[in-house]
Amino acid sequence: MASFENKLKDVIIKLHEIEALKFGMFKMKVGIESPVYVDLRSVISYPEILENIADLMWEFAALRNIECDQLCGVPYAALPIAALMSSRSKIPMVMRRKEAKKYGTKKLIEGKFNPGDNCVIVEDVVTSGSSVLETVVDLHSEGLNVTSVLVVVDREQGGSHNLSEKGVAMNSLCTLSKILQVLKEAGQINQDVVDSVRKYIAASQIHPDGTFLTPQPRTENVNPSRLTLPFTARADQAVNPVAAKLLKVMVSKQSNLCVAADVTSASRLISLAESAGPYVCLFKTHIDIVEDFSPQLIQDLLAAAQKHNFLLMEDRKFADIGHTVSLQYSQGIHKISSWADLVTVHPIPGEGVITGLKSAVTNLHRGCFLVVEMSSAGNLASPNYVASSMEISKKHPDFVAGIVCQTSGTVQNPGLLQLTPGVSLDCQNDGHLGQQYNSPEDIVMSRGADIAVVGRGIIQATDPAQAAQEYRAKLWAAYEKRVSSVKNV
Ligand code: 5IU
Repeated sequence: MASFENKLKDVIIKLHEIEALKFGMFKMKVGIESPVYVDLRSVISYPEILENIADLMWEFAALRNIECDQLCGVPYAALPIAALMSSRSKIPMVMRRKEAKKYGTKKLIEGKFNPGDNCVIVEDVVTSGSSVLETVVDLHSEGLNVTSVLVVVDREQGGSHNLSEKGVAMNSLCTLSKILQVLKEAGQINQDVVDSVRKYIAASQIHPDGTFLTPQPRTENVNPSRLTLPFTARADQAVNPVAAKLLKVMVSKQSNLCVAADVTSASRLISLAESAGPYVCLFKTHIDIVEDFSPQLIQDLLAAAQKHNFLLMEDRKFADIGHTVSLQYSQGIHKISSWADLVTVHPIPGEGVITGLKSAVTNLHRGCFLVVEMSSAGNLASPNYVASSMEISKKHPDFVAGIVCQTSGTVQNPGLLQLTPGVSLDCQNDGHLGQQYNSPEDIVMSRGADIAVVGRGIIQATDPAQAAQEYRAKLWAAYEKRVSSVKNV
């Protein structure tokens, strides 16, 4: 079966073929000229493409764990898409009228619903997000909760920011940048088109009231995004000192590979640190699964880290009140804060989990990765949870080195690292245990990982050193491709 990524590429190419995506010069609703036009209304004439879009949107919603009681299509182009998604998922649908009826019931929203129902808006294209915000207002006035919007194409002109300011998380199937990348790779558009669309996006960020947030055209170099800026430049933007150090290690070793050392004996742990060590930037432990743990193991791990120039991350996933995590971090037999450069943290307890950890490590160069999304099937990270977690991370830039997540839009700040587990060259999942895998290329290019976490792909290989080399090469090549594909435009 074709992968999600391939199906998406296919749909983008078909949309271009049927001229739902056009390049030239077009007058936009907000009064500016655009070198690209996206109009999905004509898709109803191509039922197969329509069906493919709805299927992809549904698959995408499942990947992001988006659950709701109602789907709401925004007229017109998104209505058939929402209807097909509703038919497939059996989630009922409501519809916002373009204008309230002049006679009979003055309904704004058609369809049956209960006050308090959670509703996800389905939209075809978002520019500033103003149409979606109008829909949100009407749905709210009828008592529906709206927490997220699913969009086929994000024109990257401020919609995501404008919506998140109003508490609505935007999840887009693809961005204009993605469309440019796919069509360029498929030979459908040339570099000049890519250049002009990129310039246009950078220079035309729009506020929902129609005013421009960026009146002066920006050049690519002024404010490149996390995904396009090379690691070297990002090291200067990292506030947490461990993030800066890690970025420098990544550059010097040309490695964005983290090995997940899920082994249960001290000798295997050290042997893995020795064999995979030369090829990784980060060595991730679950120290509590080592059956013969002793303080000597920590000395040996630190020696290996120094010898092979990698950092240590204890994947402890702290998730308790501040006072308790400060003890878990610094006390007990493992004394994690004394040796782990980095730890993982669930933001579920709220900000106190970070203040608690910070209180245990004054004067030490330490940092954490906040776990805001997981790779496992059925995990409970909702778009709201992701958005609130990112707000927490912003309050502690001195301690938060990065974010553990699965999707490329989650981390915007180039000073933060995105760490993403669930990577394998051979498997798609691990059966009933729930892990879901992506290829090294997809994890870096589509899912936006800066560092990829590989466990069993390396530790269960007959030759872990060789497997680590192979993953390192593939992941680094994907990073270089990601940076250069955007740097050249
Ligand atoms: N891990 C995940 N998914 C997550 C988080 C952590 O797999 O969402 I947060 C950890 C678990 C394990 C490693 O230590 O990453 C992945 O190992 P495998 O590559 O063997 O599946």
